[in-house]
Parts: sequence; C-alpha cells; structure tokens
Amino acid sequence: MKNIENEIKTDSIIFTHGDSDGICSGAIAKSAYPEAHVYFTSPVNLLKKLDFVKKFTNIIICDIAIDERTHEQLYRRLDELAMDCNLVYIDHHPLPHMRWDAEWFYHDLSSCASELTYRVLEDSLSRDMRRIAIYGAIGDFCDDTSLITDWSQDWDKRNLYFQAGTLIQSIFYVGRNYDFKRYLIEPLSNDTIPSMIPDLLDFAKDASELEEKLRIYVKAHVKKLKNIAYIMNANGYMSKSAIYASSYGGREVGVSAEYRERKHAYDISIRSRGFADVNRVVRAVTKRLGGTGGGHSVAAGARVPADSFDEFLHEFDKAIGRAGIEDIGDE
Ligand SMILES: [Mn+2]
Repeated sequence: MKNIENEIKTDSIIFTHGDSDGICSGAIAKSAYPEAHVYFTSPVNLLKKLDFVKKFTNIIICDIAIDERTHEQLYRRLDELAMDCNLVYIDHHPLPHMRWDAEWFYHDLSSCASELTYRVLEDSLSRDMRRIAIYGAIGDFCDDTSLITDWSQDWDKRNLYFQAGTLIQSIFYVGRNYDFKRYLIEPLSNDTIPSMIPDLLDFAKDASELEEKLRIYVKAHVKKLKNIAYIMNANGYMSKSAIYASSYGGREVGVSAEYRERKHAYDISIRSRGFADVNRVVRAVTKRLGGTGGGHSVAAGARVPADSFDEFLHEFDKAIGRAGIEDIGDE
C-alpha cells in the first residue's frame, strides 16, 4: 500500500473493509468498475491511504466507519478528491456527532454496506449481483431489510444460505490474509458461486470445526454478571464466542475478551440481542476508562488497558442494565 501510485496502473480504486460485508461490497463495486484495484483498510487508516491517492477517475469507499478523531480532516480530503474524480463513499456505521451533506456520501444505518453498494451502483450492475449483496447482508446480520427479503425470493433460499455460509465461514478461516481476500473479490464480482471458488469449501469446513470446538469451550467456561455473560481468552473467533457467551450464559449481551500481551490490553467483541445499544454503551464506558470502542447497535468491539479490564466489565454490565431501561445519554 505504501507505493500505491507506482503499483496501480488503472484509474479506479476501491477501499473496503475486510469482513464478509466489506468483501461483498468490494465485489459489487468491482463488478461496476471491473478494472479497479481493491484495497482493504480500516477507519483509522483510511485518511493515510487517501494521501497516496492522486489521479484517479473513480474512488469507491465501502463499509469503512468514519473515524471519530479524524472526521474533519477526512471530510476535507474527500471533498478535495471529489472535485476532480467520481467519489462514492458508502457506509452504514453510526456516525460520530456529525452530518456529511455531501452528494458523494451515501449513508444508511438500516442496511448493510453490500445492499447499499448495490443500490448506489445499480445502473452499472447485473441484477444477479443482488445475491452477492444477500451474502454480505447475512454476514452482517442485516438480512431482514425489506429489499434483502424481497431479493431473496428470487433465489432458492436453501442454496443461497449454503453459498453465503461457505463464503462467510471461509472469510473467518483466512483471518488477516488480505491477499486471499483480494483474490476472492474477482470471482465474486463475476457472480461465481462460493462453492465453486477453489479452497472455499475446505476452508468453510475447517472454520466450522474450529467454531464447534469454540462453542463447546464457551459452554463450559462462560461467566455471568447481572446483564452480560462473558468468556475470557477463548482463543478463537471472537465475534462467534461472544454470541455463544450470550446463548450459554443466558444474558442479553455476550462479551468475548482476549488478552494481547504486546499491547498489555484486552481486545473485546460484544454481541447484543437488541436489548441495549452496545455501540453507545461501549463508547461511553471505554471513554471513561481510557480505552476505545464502538461499532453497531447489536455488534461492537473495544480495546481496554489490562489494568482497567475488571472495572470495564463491571461498569459495562451496569451500563447495559441502565441502557435496557432508558437511553443512557452518553456524551
Ligand atoms: Mn458492514
């Protein structure tokens, strides 16, 4: 990524997130701009990457949340780029106390980025690309919108779920292997079914076996507070162990935490059944305790210094209790 200008010979670029919704959004964008190069990035790195971007005709950004600390600089940079290129920024994450009324900014909290990308670029897409949007929606738990429900009826749902599951499980399996994720974008952008993409069935099978071991581990070791259930150092897919913590702990909110020695901090994944807006709650609690956190209302993440972790758990538990009753009104 450092030599982005030297590397890239085309005039279209796509930045997207490395999870299943981001990969599907990227594939849909690439179907509209087949010559585009695809890069994976994150909210904190987007601005840096945009500094390398100069002479592009099309810049498409999908599924990257707006970073709270740099949103003003980011807006200025994007608006500058939009003056001489076709810029499209598509996102569905909650916004940090700002509104961007720019014509290049497409934002909707109620659907996944893949659905939004299809809607924004629809005129350049085959109608069949809707099923890639459906895979992304299933991956992001956003498959109950009216459009996704409607589009799903054009397919045999049973095979659709099989294909979405194959894709999503293998994306878990490859973790941070961004080269593999980039490789995936091409066949998906041509609407190749995931089960026909080499390696995906094996990866999905292996991921599912690892998940099954994880589920059994969480079932045996989950701990409970009043409003949350949590699992420590499950050493596996964190978002999945948070779901199983909620299930086997019998609480509305599940938390999975793993100690990171190099950072002397805990990485945390949180899943809610909808009882409380965990994005709001975790932002408020981590702000008080010196960590960072955020995400969506039903799925969020955080990083908390190791010395504050116990306090975090108890404060978060209390705040979830309050948030379930009333809006806690942070910030
Ligand atoms: Mn997403």
